[in-house]
Amino acid sequence: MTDTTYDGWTAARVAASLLTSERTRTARTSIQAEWPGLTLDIAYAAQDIALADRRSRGETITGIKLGLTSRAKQKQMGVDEPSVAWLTDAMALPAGLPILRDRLIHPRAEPEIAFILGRPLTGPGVTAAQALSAAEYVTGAIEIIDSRYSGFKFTLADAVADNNSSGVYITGPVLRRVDEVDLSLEACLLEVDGDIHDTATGSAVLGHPAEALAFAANTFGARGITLEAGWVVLTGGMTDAVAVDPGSRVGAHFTSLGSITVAGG
Ligand code: OOG
Ligand code: MG
Repeated sequence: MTDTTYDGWTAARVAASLLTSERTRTARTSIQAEWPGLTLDIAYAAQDIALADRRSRGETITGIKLGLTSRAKQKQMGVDEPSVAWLTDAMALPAGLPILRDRLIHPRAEPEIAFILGRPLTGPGVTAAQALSAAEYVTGAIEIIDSRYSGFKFTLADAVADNNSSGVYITGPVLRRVDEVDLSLEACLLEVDGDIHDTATGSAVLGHPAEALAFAANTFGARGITLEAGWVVLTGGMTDAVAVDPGSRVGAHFTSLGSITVAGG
């Protein structure tokens, strides 16, 4: 028995189990509780195996997302380290459409600041300043996360293996060049059916969203992956995430990046 095959578990089996949960909309319990040998490296390998599966079904990479970059998110999930995951075209939801409830288990919405890369970015060793200069545009976003674990109960490695609870994402109506906006001061108000849930500024995201972009470049870089020009980078929930109930509407209102509203379907 080795680390990688404890109780029959392998990165491929982790990926298959989570993809089955996703396809059948059936939440499961923590894999790491069953397999303490699930390391972060194995979890990222499972993430890449799941990506290969998505691509074999015709999906294309649109970018990447960060997880758990704000204290609000870290406190909500009980995990205190950021991580990265993949975005594909199947996860992009055009603005104005209700969320794809028939594809999701227990959707939650979170407001994010997103970059569009103008140049490729390759870590390790990328600083926030270098990261910012590779980003061409910034926009607001709502990410609808959907963990494959019941009650969103997971460890860091569990969440990484689960592509950081990827569900769907909606980017905002306003694109600004990165040098036009002070992203640490860019504020967002998250509202559910007119009730304010929370507010935060970009400084909630690792001090500045460019720090999150640098973290992503360096984390992918350690795996030999370059962030490509044109990719969207979701820098992580600025506030904690709110459940999106059927019939409800969630709005993210940014100071200079406009508003995005999503209906619960
Ligand atoms: C993990 C995904 C985190 C974010 O923006 O922090 C994430 C989760 O909270 O389920 O997408
Ligand atoms: Mg997110």
